[in-house]
Amino acid sequence: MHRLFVALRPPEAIRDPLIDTMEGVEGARWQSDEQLHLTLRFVGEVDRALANDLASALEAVRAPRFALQLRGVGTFERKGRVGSLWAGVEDSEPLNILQRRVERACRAAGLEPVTRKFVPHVTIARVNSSTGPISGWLAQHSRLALPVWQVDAFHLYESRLDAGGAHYEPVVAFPLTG
Ligand code: 2AM
Repeated sequence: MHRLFVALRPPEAIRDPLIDTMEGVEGARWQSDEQLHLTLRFVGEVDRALANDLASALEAVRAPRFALQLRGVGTFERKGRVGSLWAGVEDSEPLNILQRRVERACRAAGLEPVTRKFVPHVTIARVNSSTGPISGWLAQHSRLALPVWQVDAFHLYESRLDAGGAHYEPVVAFPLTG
């Protein structure tokens, strides 16, 4: 089985300032450079045949390149408490269009639909009950505004878990069109 998701990979000029935010919360599990991504669609565990069908369906997605800007920070809750810190995304219609086309491709490949609202974000850290206060970090980065990111491809990623944590590997790149 393969644990897959579809995501954008930020270039170095975007990853570097994200990495610069990774301090000031005691005990946070900061994401590594290779882990930084923006998920368009979480797929989960699929067998090889479905993974191949999915790759073919994604191959057929046509969407234009676009400019995206990461802006501000936020949190997601997990089990009733904050579970992650992330950078948000300036509202982007081209991003929403790409996400909808990716979702359609996933359904065409036979995946169950995802109905949860798409909240684009780049996870910066995992936190839990033993992590120190996050309010100072949230205040410090509330006006985060990264350089414009020219998105020219999306990727099928494989997630592998080992003792060191989650490794995210982009396994197929799908270029956006002119
Ligand atoms: P997260 O970073 O906000 O946790 C790989 O695990 C990627 O898929 C991560 O970006 C993760 O989002 C996302 N992800 C994991 N499980 C998910 C789920 N059940 N629904 C939606 N996204 C999920």
